[in-house]
Amino acid sequence: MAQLHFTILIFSSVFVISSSSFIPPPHPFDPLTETELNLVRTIVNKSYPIGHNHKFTFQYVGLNEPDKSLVLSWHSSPDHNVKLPPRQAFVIARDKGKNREMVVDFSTRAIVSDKIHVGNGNPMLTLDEQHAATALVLKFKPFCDSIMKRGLNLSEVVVTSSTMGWFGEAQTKRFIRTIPFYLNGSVNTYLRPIEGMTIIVDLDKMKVAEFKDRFTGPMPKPNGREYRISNLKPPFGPSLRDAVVFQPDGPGFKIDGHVVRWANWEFHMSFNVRAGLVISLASIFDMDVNKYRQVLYKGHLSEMFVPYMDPHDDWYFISYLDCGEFGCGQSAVSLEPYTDCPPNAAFMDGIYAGQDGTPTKVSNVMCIFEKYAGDIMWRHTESEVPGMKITEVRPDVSLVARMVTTVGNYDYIIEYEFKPSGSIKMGVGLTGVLEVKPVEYVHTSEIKEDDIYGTIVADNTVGVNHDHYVTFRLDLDIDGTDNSFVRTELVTKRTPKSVNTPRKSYWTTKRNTAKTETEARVKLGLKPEELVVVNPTKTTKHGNEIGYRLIPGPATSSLLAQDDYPQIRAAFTNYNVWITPYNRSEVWTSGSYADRSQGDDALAVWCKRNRKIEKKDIVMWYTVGFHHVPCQEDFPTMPTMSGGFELRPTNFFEQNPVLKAKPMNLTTVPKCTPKSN
Ligand SMILES: *[C@@H]1O[C@H](CO)[C@@H](O)[C@H](O)[C@H]1NC(C)=O
Ligand SMILES: *[C@@H]1O[C@H](CO)[C@@H](O)[C@H](O)[C@H]1NC(C)=O
Ligand SMILES: *[C@@H]1O[C@H](CO)[C@@H](O)[C@H](O)[C@H]1NC(C)=O
Ligand SMILES: *[C@@H]1O[C@H](CO)[C@@H](O)[C@H](O)[C@H]1NC(C)=O
Ligand SMILES: *[C@@H]1O[C@H](CO)[C@@H](O)[C@H](O)[C@H]1NC(C)=O
Ligand SMILES: [Cu+2]
Repeated sequence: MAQLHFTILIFSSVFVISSSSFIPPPHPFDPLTETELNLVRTIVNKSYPIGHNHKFTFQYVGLNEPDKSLVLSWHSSPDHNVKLPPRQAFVIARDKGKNREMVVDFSTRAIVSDKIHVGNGNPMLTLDEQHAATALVLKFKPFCDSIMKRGLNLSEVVVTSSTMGWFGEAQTKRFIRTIPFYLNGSVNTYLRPIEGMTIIVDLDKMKVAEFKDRFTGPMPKPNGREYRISNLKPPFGPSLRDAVVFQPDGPGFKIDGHVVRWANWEFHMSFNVRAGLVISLASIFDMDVNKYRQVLYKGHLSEMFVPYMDPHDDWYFISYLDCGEFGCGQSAVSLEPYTDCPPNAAFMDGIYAGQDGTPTKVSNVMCIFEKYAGDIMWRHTESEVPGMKITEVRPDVSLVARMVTTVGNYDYIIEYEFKPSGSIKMGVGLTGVLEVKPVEYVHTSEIKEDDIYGTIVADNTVGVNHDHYVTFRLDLDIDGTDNSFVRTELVTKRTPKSVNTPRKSYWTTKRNTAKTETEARVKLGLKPEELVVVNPTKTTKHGNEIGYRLIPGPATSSLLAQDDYPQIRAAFTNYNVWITPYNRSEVWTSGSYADRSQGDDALAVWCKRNRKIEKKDIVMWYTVGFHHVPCQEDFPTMPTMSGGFELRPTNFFEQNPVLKAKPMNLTTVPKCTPKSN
């Protein structure tokens, strides 16, 4: 176990393990297949005529997960010989203006549960209805007139869809706002908005519900918006051509259906239309006990909240809940070999149901690769032994599972990095294009207003201030499901008089086990504390509780007022960490129906029940936050800004689990020497 055979070479062949070349074993978390999605459509069509006048549309189709207890007994039984319940799909459909929830059973080929959902908010938007809405606007006479009035060429206009949020309205119909942009030869859509129009489309009726041409504003200059290397002009640089890593003997991991095995890790990798990449049943092999031990039952994106900070008409409503509104899986893109993922990556496809139920495939939507970035896993130089100088070093090789979801202008890189030491690092990278607004100014000295709500990043262009909050749902099972959340405060103490010492102070630990949801909410940065999920039923041989520690990223929490509508909907950003007892219907932190939601069926409200969480199956919700004051380097595309956090074993193993990791065989590693020029 944990053999780190990794070689670096400059050229070799590429590996692409297509998931289709394996016959996948039946795994309870395998994503719905093309056949299964087709079956959903056929079964549902027997009861509800699909596609007729868009009165019945699929808004969400995903796996209806079997009960956790069944999955766990299946997973832990030798040879997986526990019989699993029949596979089922969970469907949210829009049916004559209502939200219908159905469970479709594949073995009986029947709808086994069917009900109208009552409550605020709407399901995810489909790509088809967004395309239909924007196409409708481009043909809408008053809109075309307004484009002409501005002296613009309609053939160069692109209309995009934006959700409307919720601002206290009693009625929240399935309306969207559409925003026009002017390409005029450019391919950087989001950098040239045409401001001054309010264009609202009713998605259920599929017609323009409201149109207002409020004013004609300036337009950002088209210069400097190009980003394609083929269209950019010299000088070029710096060159990145040679910085590549290959593994001529192939990757060190194995993919069996959707199960990935590498070094001491084993996990299942899946795809969901709302979350994108899903990791489940991640466990790590413990050499001391000669078996795999559970760590993460399930981990995935739960939501991304992106509120903008310009309160005016063209902007105030922009407060996206990206996964719940647009689908972080639906928006995930095919990854480019060699650049999105290194040459030694393998890829997996993703598949989801379109609005009429037709399976839609996104090839290479997830990748997996061994990463060696020249870091040190552990080392020691011992110079105090007389007559000897000893150095032991192990290179830090890890396994990365990655996806990229491009929700409109932004590209989010989401990854899970598994380390042989037992750590899992969740990574979030932000790149893509800013959302900008046109201004008359090209220089800060011209600004007349008190606030332009952002930074002048190019001629007549302001990058508007905003935030990104990326929330992960992590159903941790630390060596079993009975877990507790322990907050160990580091407190300063005066040295007692009884100790004979010149020291006046020291710090020590003060342990508090969170008994309820309220006690477990964490705002980072307020006090020094260690946050550990422990299994109180198990201890190491030295009596320490077995656990996994949360190593948080930077402390970022929402700056909006508590009574501001976007904040009411995204109250999950009031804390960086929440712990809830496991409940299979609490998956989406913004609620199942996030579009135009009112925050009344979401994490912050569920937690008001203040349920007991001690020695229970618990779920951690962690939000990675970024406040983004745009700068000129973010234009015309933004170099990746990174954040994340780590889950790290803490008294989980009896000792350093990578002590005996085999280093690479230096006699077989080719040398790379710097070029002189
Ligand atoms: C639904 O059923 C109708 C009538 O049986 C059929 O004409 C239609 O093609 C079916 N649609 C789909 C999408 O299967
Ligand atoms: C408008 O744009 C289209 C497509 O780019 C182009 O073919 C056409 O010549 C333009 N019309 C005018 C009046 O510039
Ligand atoms: C559109 O492009 C044409 C041709 O490059 C240019 O003359 C015109 O000024 C542009 N219009 C706008 C509004 O940028
Ligand atoms: C699970 O959560 C939902 C939504 O918060 C709630 O309605 C339901 O009662 C919960 N179930 C249990 C068993 O606590
Ligand atoms: C390293 O590789 C060389 C050449 O293949 C082999 O002779 C040697 O036994 C290997 N050493 C170890 C420690 O595996
Ligand atoms: Cu940003």
